[in-house]
Amino acid sequence: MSALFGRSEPVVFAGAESRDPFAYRFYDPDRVVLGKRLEDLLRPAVCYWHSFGYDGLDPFGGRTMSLPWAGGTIADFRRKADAVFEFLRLLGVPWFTFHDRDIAPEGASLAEYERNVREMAGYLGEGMARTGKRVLWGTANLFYDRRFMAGAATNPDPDVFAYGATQVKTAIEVTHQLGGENYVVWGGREGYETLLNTDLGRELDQLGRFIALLVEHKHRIGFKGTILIEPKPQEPTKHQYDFDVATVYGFLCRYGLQDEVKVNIEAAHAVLAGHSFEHEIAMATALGVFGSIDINRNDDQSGWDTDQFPTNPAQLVMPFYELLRGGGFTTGGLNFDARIRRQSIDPRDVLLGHIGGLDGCAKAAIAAAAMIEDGALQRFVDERYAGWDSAEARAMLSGKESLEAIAARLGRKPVEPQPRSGQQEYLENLLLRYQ
Ligand code: XLS
Ligand code: CA
Ligand code: CA
Repeated sequence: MSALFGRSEPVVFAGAESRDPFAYRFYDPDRVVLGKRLEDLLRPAVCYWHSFGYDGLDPFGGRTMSLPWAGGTIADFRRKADAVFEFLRLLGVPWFTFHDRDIAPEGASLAEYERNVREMAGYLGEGMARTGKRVLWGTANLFYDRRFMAGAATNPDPDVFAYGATQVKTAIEVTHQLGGENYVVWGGREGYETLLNTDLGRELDQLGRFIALLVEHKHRIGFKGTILIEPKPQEPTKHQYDFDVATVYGFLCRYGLQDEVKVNIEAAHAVLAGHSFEHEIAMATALGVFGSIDINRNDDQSGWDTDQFPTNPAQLVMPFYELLRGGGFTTGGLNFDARIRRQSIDPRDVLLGHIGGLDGCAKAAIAAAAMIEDGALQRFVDERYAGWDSAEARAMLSGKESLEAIAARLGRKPVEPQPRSGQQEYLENLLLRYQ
């Protein structure tokens, strides 16, 4: 079994000076950061699809790796589940995430699919009881099969809507059965390629009802976890409806779901939407819908969602600052939605990817915690807005003063606002202190 990933010894923390590539240099799960064990602060998770499903396929060529559990039978999926638990043991990570299709064979019919998923959920449950590993979130894959090529919830064919709804019902039920902390919806095909064949308003209404059905079902079965929408602007669909955090929030408000659903923010998707990752986290926090994170990075030049491991702490310090400043995770966590490269065919490469990713995040989180504890950045921001602390200023926002009343104020007491420096250079230099 241990040969699956080329070693049998678990990865342990060895300190920043360590030269052992199979040791953590920054991720010490027991280190206390902002009053919590680092493991509890980061809540790291391994994803089923990239870590145990990627075999090197790209648009120009086939497999470069042969996965020992490849094949479509229940026995193969059991071997794959065993590999997941072995990997989590080696890495010392408590959480995992999955799609319905990742854990079980699809089968020849919807009924067979459902039987397979429930059978494999039982098998995973036994493994979890034996190992203490846990589900951060589950989801349904509504994008791979050709039946979903024009979307699931937003499909012009109501039978496809019903098919997707059945999968989502099964997936949330097994997520609940396995004690999952969240349920994710990513609408990779919920969007359109051309307006020439699309009724956009109708599709949005379909999506709104689809999410509402999921929320209703969550309450019906007593699932206490959080439902999360994962924004992404495009890829695979040209225009995806869940473009970014702000768009998702507007959608939730339109369909009355803003108190029921939060967001799962992926680093790579934030960049595809033309934002920074920290912007998306700060926006979600400000709107009260921050839920969880899919951590990875894009290649700086390619402009694709390349899902690489996040090994650059300098890029991660601001996202972690925004995450921790916003209060950190409740039900969410840090899901490594990242995969090894096509030429990484040594079975240890997937282990090394996660070690570097977790170390990069730990280093950034420790730096972000120092920024918070030091307080210099927050003091600057507080000071910048201090004018709003006066009762007179606050009255303008109270909803009781009209535009006329505000204009009359300045008439009574002539004011000439004095612009002040935003001091971005000073602040950027300050940031260097912590990195
Ligand atoms: C694809 C998404 C997907 C979701 C789960 O780009 O990241 O993997 O996280 O369906
Ligand atoms: Ca993702
Ligand atoms: Ca992605």
